[in-house]
Amino acid sequence: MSRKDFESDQDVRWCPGCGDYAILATVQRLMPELGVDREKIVFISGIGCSSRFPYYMNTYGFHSIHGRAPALATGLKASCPDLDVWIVTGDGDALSIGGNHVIHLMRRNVNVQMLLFNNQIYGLTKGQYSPTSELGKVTKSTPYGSLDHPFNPAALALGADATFVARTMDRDPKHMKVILKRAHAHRGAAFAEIYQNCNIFNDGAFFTYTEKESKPENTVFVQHGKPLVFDGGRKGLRLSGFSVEVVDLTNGQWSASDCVVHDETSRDLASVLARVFFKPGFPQPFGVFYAEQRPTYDDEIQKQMELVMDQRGTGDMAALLNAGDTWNIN
Ligand SMILES: Cc1ncc(C[n+]2csc(CCOP(=O)(O)OP(=O)(O)O)c2C)c(N)n1
Ligand code: SF4
Repeated sequence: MSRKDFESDQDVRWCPGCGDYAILATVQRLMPELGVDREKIVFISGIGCSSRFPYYMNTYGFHSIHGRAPALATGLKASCPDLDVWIVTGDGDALSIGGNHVIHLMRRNVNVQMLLFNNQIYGLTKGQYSPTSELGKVTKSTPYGSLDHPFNPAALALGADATFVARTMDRDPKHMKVILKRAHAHRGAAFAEIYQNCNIFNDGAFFTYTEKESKPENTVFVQHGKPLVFDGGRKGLRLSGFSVEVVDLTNGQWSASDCVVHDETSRDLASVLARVFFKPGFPQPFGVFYAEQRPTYDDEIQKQMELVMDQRGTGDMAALLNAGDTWNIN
C-alpha cells in the first residue's frame, strides 16, 4: 500500500494554499505505515472546510452534521469496535456547536483519534470569528474587535480528562506525522490540535510559530524524557512555582540540566505546558503534552454486554419490543 491507495477520486475543493492540503497529504502518507486495512478505516467529520476531509480519503467516511462527529464516532466505535475511527473537525465545529460533544468524548475515553484543524476562524462561512479567535480580532462578525475570551483547546481537552493531548502544525509535516502516528497508537481518545493556516480569511495566524526565521525562538518541541530547551539550545524553560520561566542558557547562569524534563505521564506538567498559551515572551509548545492509559469506553461496553449476556442470555429484541404495555392500532 502507498499514499496513492488512500487518495480518493474526488477533486479537492479547498482554496489554493490552504493548510488543509498539507494535513491531507500527511495523513495519506501515514496510512500505509499503520498497517490497517482500508476497509477498517473510517473518517468522520462535522461541517466546515476541514470537514470535507472524508471525501478525499479512499476509506470509509461520513461528512456528518455540524459539531456531531464525536457523537457519530462514539456510536460507531461502540457498535463496531474493530474499526479504526478518526474524527476530523475545525475550531468552530469542535468548540462552538460541538463543544459539548467533544468534552464527553474525552472524558469517556472513546478509542478514536480526533484531529482538530485550528485556523482561529470560520473558513467555510467566509471569515467569522471562532471560539479560538484572539481577543480584539476584527472579522465580518466582529467589526469592532472580538470581545470573547478564546478557548485554549489543549487546556480544554486536559480539563475534560483526555488521555492523550498533543499539538502540531500544518507547516511541519514531519512533526505532524510523528504526532498523528502517536495519536493512532494511543488506546483511548487521542486529541491532536493542528495549527492550520486559512490563507483566505486568517492568513498568517500562526506564522510566528511556523516560519523558518521566527520558529526556533518562538516554539518549544517537547519530547518525553528530554529537557525543555529551544532556540537551538540557547533558551530553556525552568520550573518556577506552579509555572515555568524562560531562562537564557548562553550566559553561564543556567544549563539544560536546570530545565524541566518533559514527562508526558504528568497531567500537572501537561497543564503547565498547555497554559503557556500565546504568552508574550514564551515559546508556544508543540508535541505530546500528555499520554495516559485508562480503560476505553468501547472496551468497557463490550465487557459489560458480555457479562450481562453471560448472566441473562442473549436476549430477544422482538420480545423486548412487545413487552409491557403494548397495543395495536387498527
Ligand atoms: C446547524 C448549523 N449551524 C451553522 C452552520 C454554518 N456553519 C457551517 S461551517 C461553520 C463553521 C466552520 O468553522 P470551522 O469548524 O472552524 O471550520 P473551517 O471551515 O474553518 O475549516 C458554520 C458556523 C451550519 N452549517 N449548520
Ligand atoms: S476558506 Fe480558508 S480554511 Fe477554507 S479552504 Fe479556503 S483557505 Fe482553507
